[in-house]
Amino acid sequence: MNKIDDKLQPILAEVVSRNAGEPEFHQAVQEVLESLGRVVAKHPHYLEAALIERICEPERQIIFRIPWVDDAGNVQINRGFRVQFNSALGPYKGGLRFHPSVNVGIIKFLGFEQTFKNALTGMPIGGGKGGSDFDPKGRSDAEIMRFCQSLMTELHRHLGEYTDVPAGDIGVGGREIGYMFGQYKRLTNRYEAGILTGKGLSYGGSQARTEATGYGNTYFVQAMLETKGTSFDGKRVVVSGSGNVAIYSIEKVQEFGGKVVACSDSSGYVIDENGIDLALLQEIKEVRRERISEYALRRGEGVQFIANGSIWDVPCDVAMPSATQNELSGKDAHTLIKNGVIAVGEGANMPSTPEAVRIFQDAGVLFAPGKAANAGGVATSALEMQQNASRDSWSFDQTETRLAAIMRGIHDRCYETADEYGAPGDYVLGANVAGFVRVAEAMRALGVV
Ligand code: NDP
Ligand code: 2IT
Repeated sequence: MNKIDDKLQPILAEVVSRNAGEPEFHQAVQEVLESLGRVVAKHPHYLEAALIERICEPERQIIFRIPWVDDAGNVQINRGFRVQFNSALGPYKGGLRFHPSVNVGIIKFLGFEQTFKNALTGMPIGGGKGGSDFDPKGRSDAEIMRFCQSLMTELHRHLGEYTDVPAGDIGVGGREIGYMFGQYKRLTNRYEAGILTGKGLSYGGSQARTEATGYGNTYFVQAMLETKGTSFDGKRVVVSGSGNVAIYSIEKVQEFGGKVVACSDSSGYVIDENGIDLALLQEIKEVRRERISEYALRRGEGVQFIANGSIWDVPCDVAMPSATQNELSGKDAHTLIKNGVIAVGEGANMPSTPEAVRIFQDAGVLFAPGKAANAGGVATSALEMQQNASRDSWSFDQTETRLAAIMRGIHDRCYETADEYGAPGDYVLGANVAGFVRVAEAMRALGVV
């Protein structure tokens, strides 16, 4: 199982040799190619015109200097990236990540994943990703603003409603999008709402975009649980991370009757057997921007903060990794299975290592890969673009109803595609194949470009 077809092996070898030192990109490509053996066996025409080779090569990669002045008056230099991966289905679309670990390989893996994710949504959006190795931790509001303005001073010439439309990701939320939009508007003297998504509600944002990724992952997992005749009701859930995706996953799981007993940040995790107090978590993370240890201090007795170790040691029925890539190892997967996990929904991009994915699938755990399960964020970004284009704004309920229907559609498409290709219940194969076929069909129609 999971062996790459002989015809596809040289494509992976080429990707690895041309993109040296980019292990996350290799990992993402390998996973997709592992799924494509069954596709090219059935439809050998996808091997023509170097289509798969072209899908693995970004259309354009932009790397730039971001100089800015910190509060002490020192000049700081960061590196900015925008990888415009694939525009067969629409303008490049995908988030910007600010994190010290960002490099071109990380952005490429994210842009590659984004291409298939966006295809799965059924919306007219291509794939892209960007960001910077800037570390926002400990930076003042004024520093964040100057950094965002400097980044946009370069990035603005590459954006456009019909060209490339960034949004948020790790380290980039409403505050950063606002500063970037302000600078774009100033530089161009144009109020082009459609050049960024994840905007605030006061200047062209969409209702439910903030909540969409976490809500969407929860809808997806709920749909998987339904295939086994069960639901979130009464389930014990662990959500890693405590940022945008984690917070709104916790909210929706609680609404569906599940109990989230643990969440984390990069400094450790908290266990709260009474269920995470969402209002307190939001106050600490969204308003005060403090560490997760503060949650344990404020919540008081019975709540533990654990500085070292793995959040996946906490027993649960459902695991929702929502922090970062490769945060859940093969060892963690074994521990979760031993403790009775029945479903995993990836809120983050590629949070489970390939070994962990294999272990879950071999054990019959329902496993939702990120490119399907976390697609609700970008799908709602596409709804934001729709509202901007029609100079309209929809209600929260209307937007969430659309999101729920989109997630149901993605779930069913993955499920049915897995069946069709002889791998029932394999959502990884279903997502990779369904996403690939949609992009590949458009690329074939557009010729060699
Ligand atoms: P946030 O910046 O809001 O939160 C990120 C969370 O993950 C924080 O708790 C952070 O802890 C933790 N984290 C980040 N990097 C690491 C690391 N290297 N090790 C341990 N913990 C880490 O980001 P989001 O919630 O937006 O993103 C989380 C994941 O979801 C990412 O993989 C992102 O690509 C993915 N995603 C996001 C979407 C969105 O709409 N925002 C859409 C689809 C996927 P700390 O604060 O200590 O760094
Ligand atoms: O990984 C992702 O899908 C995102 N960070 C959201 C992208 C978007 O354009 O909304």
